[in-house]
Amino acid sequence: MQALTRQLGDVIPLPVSVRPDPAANFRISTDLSESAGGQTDLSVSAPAEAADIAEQLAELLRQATGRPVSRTSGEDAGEGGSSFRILLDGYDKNAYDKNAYDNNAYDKNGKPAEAYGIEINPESVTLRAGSNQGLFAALQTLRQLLPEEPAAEIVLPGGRIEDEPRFAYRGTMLDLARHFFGPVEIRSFIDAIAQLKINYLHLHLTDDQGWRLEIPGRPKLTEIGGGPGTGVDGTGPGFLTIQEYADLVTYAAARYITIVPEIDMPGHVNVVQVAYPELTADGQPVPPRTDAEVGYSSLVAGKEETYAFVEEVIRTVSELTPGPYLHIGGDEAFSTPPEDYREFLRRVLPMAGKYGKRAIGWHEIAAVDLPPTAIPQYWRIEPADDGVARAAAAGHQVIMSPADRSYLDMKYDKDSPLGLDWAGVVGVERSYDWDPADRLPGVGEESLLGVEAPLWSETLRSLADVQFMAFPRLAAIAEIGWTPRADRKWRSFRDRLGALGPRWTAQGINFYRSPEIDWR
Ligand code: TNX
Repeated sequence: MQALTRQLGDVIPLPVSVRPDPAANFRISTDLSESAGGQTDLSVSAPAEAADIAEQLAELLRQATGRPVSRTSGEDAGEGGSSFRILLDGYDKNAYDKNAYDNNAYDKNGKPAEAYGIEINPESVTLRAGSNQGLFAALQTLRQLLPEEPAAEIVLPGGRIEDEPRFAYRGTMLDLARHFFGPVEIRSFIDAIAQLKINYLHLHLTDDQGWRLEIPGRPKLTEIGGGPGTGVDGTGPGFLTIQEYADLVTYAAARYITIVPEIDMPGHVNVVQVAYPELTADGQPVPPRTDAEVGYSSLVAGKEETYAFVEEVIRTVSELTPGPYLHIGGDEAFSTPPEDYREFLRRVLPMAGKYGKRAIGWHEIAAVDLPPTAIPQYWRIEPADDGVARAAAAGHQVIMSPADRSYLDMKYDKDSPLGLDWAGVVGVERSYDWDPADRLPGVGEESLLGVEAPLWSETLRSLADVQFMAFPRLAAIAEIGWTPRADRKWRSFRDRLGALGPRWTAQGINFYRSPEIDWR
């Protein structure tokens, strides 16, 4: 019998506080035979409000141990000889329900909703948090302390972890427009990113080459924009029905991930103008395009039809999206004259607020006067940006996604079979060894809502391709978003990442075995 022991801090993202107590290891014998004797049954106790988390924990333990796991709940939760305990402490159901789709919530103790503690001693393992969000985060930590395959004996390392995120927003993005990925693929991606405590999934739903979300009042958007021959090189057709989108929002929310839908405008709209020629400047149809050029299409700022269209889309998407954010694009509007760009955003940005959302836009939107709640997302490679600095000085929160560090579609090195290289090649160390708080002058820690790693899909064709580009680099961005800056060290990350490889392999994730990492 071999005991598989993880070190208590062998987790990505690295927790804030790790205090190992090697004398306090918790042992699980997975031998069910009579002769093994004396092995206590595995049980999970939890208050009724944490029943979902308790079931997830029980399932995790069943898979890791092959043993049956019983559950107790209600009054006796947390008492007696239960081996795994879940405690909600400072839980406020009203605040939680209100914030179920908003990870910026704080619990009664003033802790971020995602804060949690884990205590492991010879008698029991306790997960404690002020909300289910925190318990879910604790569960992701515990998962990495368990072996990735069922083992004869499992030893959980004794001690305590206390943990909470650095930033409220830790995101990634899938580009469904350049190549469509369906509900099964998106769910698989959600399962993988949740384990890294990523809590926002931005869906780039529209672009020149495709429109991927059904809008009932404008059926041609998806009949044409989601039909055969759409996507880059015409190889990525498909779209999400209203029901599929709603189901994805629910699936993500069950993993404490909030969907951020993006409708890109006023540029990146060729397919809109194919479907609805009345939205072009002269009302004449335009041909569909499947090349990867950018910046040639634009909605028309001077036409009222434009705003009727945009409002209908924003209303529909807002109604379908319980999360607080709506991304309105705004990037690379090279064929929109600056005064038209300003006029367009002056009309469109308030529509997000009208339908109850905070607008996010690529940082080009910072060139205009923004509504107070609007959030620029920095995506370029330049070392400074006046517009974003001005927005930060005016109190706007900013999301950091510099392409030369966080773009998951950049090649790892010059030989990468997939990806682009306009922002350079981005190896794993490069994606880890930077900090969002000193990326742009005038945009410090207090201005940051968080960090996001976008994955554009011009060169991608399958879920395996998505996984190859996202992993391992998304683990680097996840740690940047969660772990205190002073605690992050490349060598430590590199070692912990090496240990994560077998887990990804066991889960069938096609990660890139970067030569920078000593994969176990
Ligand atoms: C720039 S990033 C774009 C996208 C491309 C991406 C490819 C941004 C806001 N716009 O249209 O897909 O580069 O890396």
